[in-house]
Amino acid sequence: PSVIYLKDYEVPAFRVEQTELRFELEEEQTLVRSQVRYVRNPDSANRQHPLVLDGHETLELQRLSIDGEVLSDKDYRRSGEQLLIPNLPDHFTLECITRIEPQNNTALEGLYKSDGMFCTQCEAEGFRRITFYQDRPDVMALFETTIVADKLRYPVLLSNGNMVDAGEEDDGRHWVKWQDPFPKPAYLFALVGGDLQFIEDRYTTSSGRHVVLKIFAEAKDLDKLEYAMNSLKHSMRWDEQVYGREYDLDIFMIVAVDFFNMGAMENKGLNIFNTSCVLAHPETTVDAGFQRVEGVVAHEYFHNWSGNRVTCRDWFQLSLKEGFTVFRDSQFSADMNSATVKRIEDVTLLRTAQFAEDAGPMAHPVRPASFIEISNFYTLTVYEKGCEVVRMLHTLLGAQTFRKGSDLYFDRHDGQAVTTDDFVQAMADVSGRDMSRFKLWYSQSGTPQVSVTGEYDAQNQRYTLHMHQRCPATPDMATKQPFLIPVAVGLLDPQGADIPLQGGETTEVLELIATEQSFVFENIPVEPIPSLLRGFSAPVKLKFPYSREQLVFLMQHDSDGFNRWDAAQQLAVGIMSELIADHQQGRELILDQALVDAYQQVLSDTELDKAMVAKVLTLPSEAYLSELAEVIDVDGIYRVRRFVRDSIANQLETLFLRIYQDNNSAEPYSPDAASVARRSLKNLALAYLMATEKQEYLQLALQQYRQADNMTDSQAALTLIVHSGFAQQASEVLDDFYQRWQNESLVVNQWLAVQASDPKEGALARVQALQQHPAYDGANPNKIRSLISIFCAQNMLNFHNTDGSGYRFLADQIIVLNKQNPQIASRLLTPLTRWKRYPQERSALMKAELERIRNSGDLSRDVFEVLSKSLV
Ligand code: B3K
Ligand code: ZN
Repeated sequence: PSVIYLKDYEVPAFRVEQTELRFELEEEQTLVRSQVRYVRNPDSANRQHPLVLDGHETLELQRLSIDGEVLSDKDYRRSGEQLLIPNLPDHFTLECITRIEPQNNTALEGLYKSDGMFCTQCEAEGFRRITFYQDRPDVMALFETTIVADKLRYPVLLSNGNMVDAGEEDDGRHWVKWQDPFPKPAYLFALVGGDLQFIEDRYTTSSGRHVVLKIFAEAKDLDKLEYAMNSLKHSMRWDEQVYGREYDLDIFMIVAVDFFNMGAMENKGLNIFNTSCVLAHPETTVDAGFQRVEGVVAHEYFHNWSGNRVTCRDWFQLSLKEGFTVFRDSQFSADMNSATVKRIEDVTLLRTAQFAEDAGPMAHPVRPASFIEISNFYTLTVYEKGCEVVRMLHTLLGAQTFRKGSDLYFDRHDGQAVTTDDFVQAMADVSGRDMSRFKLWYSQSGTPQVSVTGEYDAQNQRYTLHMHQRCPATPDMATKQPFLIPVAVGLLDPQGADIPLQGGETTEVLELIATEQSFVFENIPVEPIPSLLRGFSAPVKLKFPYSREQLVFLMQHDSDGFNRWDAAQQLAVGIMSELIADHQQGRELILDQALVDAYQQVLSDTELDKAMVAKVLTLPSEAYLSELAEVIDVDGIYRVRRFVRDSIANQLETLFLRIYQDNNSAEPYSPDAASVARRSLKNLALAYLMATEKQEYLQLALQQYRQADNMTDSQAALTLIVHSGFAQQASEVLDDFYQRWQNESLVVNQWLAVQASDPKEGALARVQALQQHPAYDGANPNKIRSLISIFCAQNMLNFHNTDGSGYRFLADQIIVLNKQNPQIASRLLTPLTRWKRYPQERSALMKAELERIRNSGDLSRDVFEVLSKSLV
């Protein structure tokens, strides 16, 4: 497989004016006829260039003609994934008929079947599995799509844009024609054909356009669509209010499908969603699921502007649409729920998973410079770090100027395929700022580290912060220039109040641009305690030599909610790191009372938001502790986390019981922020109570399991019981749960996940047995994720069993999936790619499995790329 470089970008030799598609959907085959009007591109360097079309090896070419004249195989050349046609006029229509077999498409890219219905996924390069085309985002065209299919089996036939015509044929088949008035790249094309039901609503945009909203699903799921519909309407209103962006078609559709590689897809006017990101019902969906639906519906809707109206020039620019859109959906979710809690969740994900990516073999910049397989770059770096980069622009420019910048960007580039440079340029133009140093965030990989010290000069009432930044080498890039790092800072006086800074503000955004830099604050009457990187103002690892007392102080007093939480995290991380060292040395584990006291304080503070309390009292995860460790001590991390949890549970038992009772309300379920907060605190309390291993709390959990009227409470109880040492009750509730929910596929996924993450011995055998269970389907990505990914990512002790069985198991799965679904196979590889972070014994076992996969032969590009980068 060859490497593709950003620096080699060239404009396409031909533009497309119009793309007409006709699909004949059948059981054994699908025939696709495309008629495409091409015009030679005056911008292209060489006028003699042939037309280069992309086409997957699975395409069976049946006919190719130019302006009605059939081409013979001497008139074109098919090599690898490309079809080259030389000697072309400046204008012509190319007709192409291909035969494909969606029913056998297990990669779930291009046109495939999910549970008997036809659907598509074309981003990034799936359209080439449908027909020969310039499958690149800078080729934008007007699409007209006709779909023909059996009327009984496929009564619903959908594509992008507006439905303009329909009819019946005499053989029981019918057809529908769709027209999309907006030019778009092929990756935004979509088609759906199936036996679907829908709910319908209406929305009027701020300028008075009437839009029909439809959400389609299988009949059995029709009762789970209302929440997504409301989220959609909220998103549409929010984007008008916050970004001045209106919807632009007369209809907006969402379709729920069960087999999907990702969360969802923003196809123009026809979003296709993984059922897990659109179906929601109190009885079957947990609180986090509701919030995910809200967030993903918003994300895909927001893409209509940030992605569709203005799209990417090439796939290196992926973060142009993804980073920006994640930023937009995070602002939306913050507005709809608790902003601080949303920030804590986003930063937790970034710090555990994105930082780990930066520290692993696949490290890459937000705008990668090269790739072998673009599907491998739908990463936390492109999405989540990309979002942080946009957030930093927002912080540096302020909300108003940022909005001017986004307006300029949308106006200037509407209908174009552009770059991240164009985005930053719009921000530079409205602010009058030079953004060249800032742009290093797009081109340099790695997580910058910032060390800070403070110095107080009492005589001159002056406080100075000394900062130093460095960014460790990554496999793709040895040295880095200093970044522009916005560090939001506040100074607390000994009573915990913010000391007014210049201009009376209590938070100032310092701009660290050099390797070493000092910032002076004048008129500081007492030695302050600094609150640094407020709201996590930059995606960096910041260190300040806080004492434990100072961290407790910040937990109690910082006016920045995020930093209060972060102080608690830092306190816990510091204590746990020491305990891990104690464990390694065989010393007795003794928990610093400071942590227990601090937690007790937080629990007793009735002023605090309940969701915040639950977040503060959640110990740093095993994944986060692993990311922070130099060498990952699996057993040490696991044992210490248990020890700390159990100690806190035993010491604060009465308090947890009171919290549980106070928050165990009998009100009917609602997914609003306050109710979610209450349940999260209650279930956190139950988790600590269960850690005491007392019978009475098992009874409490069982009671909650039986009486819950919602999935959040019943699943929380289920998980605690299954993961506890009460074996008999565990197996009873598991059976009961399955009996009750076996027909709800998404709930069954939760049932699989609970077992996959059960830390007790023998987990691998249980996972393997579940693979044979009728509830499991090895072709469905959601099932694979629930069972296999969860086992590898959330069952630390068992996956990393020193007999190597966990690694061997994962490698076996990857070898099978490599052929069946390369995207999923490649994603599944992630835990093994981190082999260098583990001590010798485990590391060698992991590496050996990577080598075994490499030697298994016939690797997909996806798996090949990750393997080859991991094994250097
Ligand atoms: N744009 C899609 C990503 C699809 C990628 C498939 N390999 C989802 C999203 O970010 O909205
Ligand atoms: Zn997206």
